[in-house]
Amino acid sequence: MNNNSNGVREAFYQRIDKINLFPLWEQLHNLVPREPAGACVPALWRYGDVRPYLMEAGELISAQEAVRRVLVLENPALRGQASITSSLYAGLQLILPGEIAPSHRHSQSALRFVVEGQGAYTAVNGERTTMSPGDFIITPSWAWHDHGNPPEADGGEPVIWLDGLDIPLVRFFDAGFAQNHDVDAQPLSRPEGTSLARFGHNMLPVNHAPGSRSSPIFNYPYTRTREALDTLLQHEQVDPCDGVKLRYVNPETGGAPMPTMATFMQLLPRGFHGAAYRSTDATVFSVVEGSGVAVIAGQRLAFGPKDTFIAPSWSPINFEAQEACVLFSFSDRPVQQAAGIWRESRDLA
Ligand code: 1HN
Repeated sequence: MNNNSNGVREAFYQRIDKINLFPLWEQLHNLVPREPAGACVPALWRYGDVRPYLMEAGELISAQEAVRRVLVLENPALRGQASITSSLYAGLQLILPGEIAPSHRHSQSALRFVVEGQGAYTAVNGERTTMSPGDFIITPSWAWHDHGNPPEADGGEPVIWLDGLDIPLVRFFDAGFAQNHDVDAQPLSRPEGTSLARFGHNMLPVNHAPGSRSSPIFNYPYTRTREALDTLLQHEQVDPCDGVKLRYVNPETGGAPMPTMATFMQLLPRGFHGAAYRSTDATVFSVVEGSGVAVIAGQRLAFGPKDTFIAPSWSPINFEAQEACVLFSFSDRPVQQAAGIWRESRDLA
């Protein structure tokens, strides 16, 4: 039987709809598209556009009252979902001299990428780290964390960083928990620098047993990253798509610093005109140095220092660098790789 006369099928669909059923055959191709067809679109936030609003927020509410004083960067096609890509959240956070953002912990993993200002700290699991522009800092799932900007003799300065969290992913799994600490600033159990000394020199304490799924290093300082990229630019071949690109690692595993987010830093030499590539992990970029253009799905996004932009899943992207550019980026690549679904294509010519 193959009868669709007189709306027989439509009537059938309406009858089964009443008990929450629908016919797969009407939706099959949307459910299993030939290639990624997400809603996420390319977008760029100019730092010069966002910063004045962030400073205005600094007058409207204290870090203490806000808990986290953040303006969330929402993908224009995902408004209302606190999502910069379908799986990731990003926002710009401000902490003024003299302020504390009180200690809490949650299932969501977080990364901070410092954009502006000196002198603030983040405390993670009993240790503080002072933040400088370009530093990449992690707060692993369920780790206590608080931030502060101690007032200096000269008054200090506002400190601003990009937050990246796996909020949409954890929401998808309905697996999120959160807790406030009893005190605003968590008690410290180790002097600053302990984690980097133990884990940040291509060595591990001799009897070290891995304690969590995340990296035991929680600040990857920019000075070292920058130096490595510079050295490699002088002596290595530049990749046609990436320039010189390094990924951050968890020294215990060689994998990404956190189970849900991979992070990268790349240097595009002056005059670089990159080849296009695409990958299934939608990627958030934060510009550290330099101006250029990211061509994403045919759109030309002109970027400058401290801007944030995103490349959606499977959208072709290539870079043009007017001057030497340094780009930090992050994505959900480790989740896709764990599921065996990550794909990349680097010969789009
Ligand atoms: C959070 O804990 C921080 O610790 C930043 O700085 C942004 C967004 C949603 C939920 C928790 C932080 C956040 C967040």
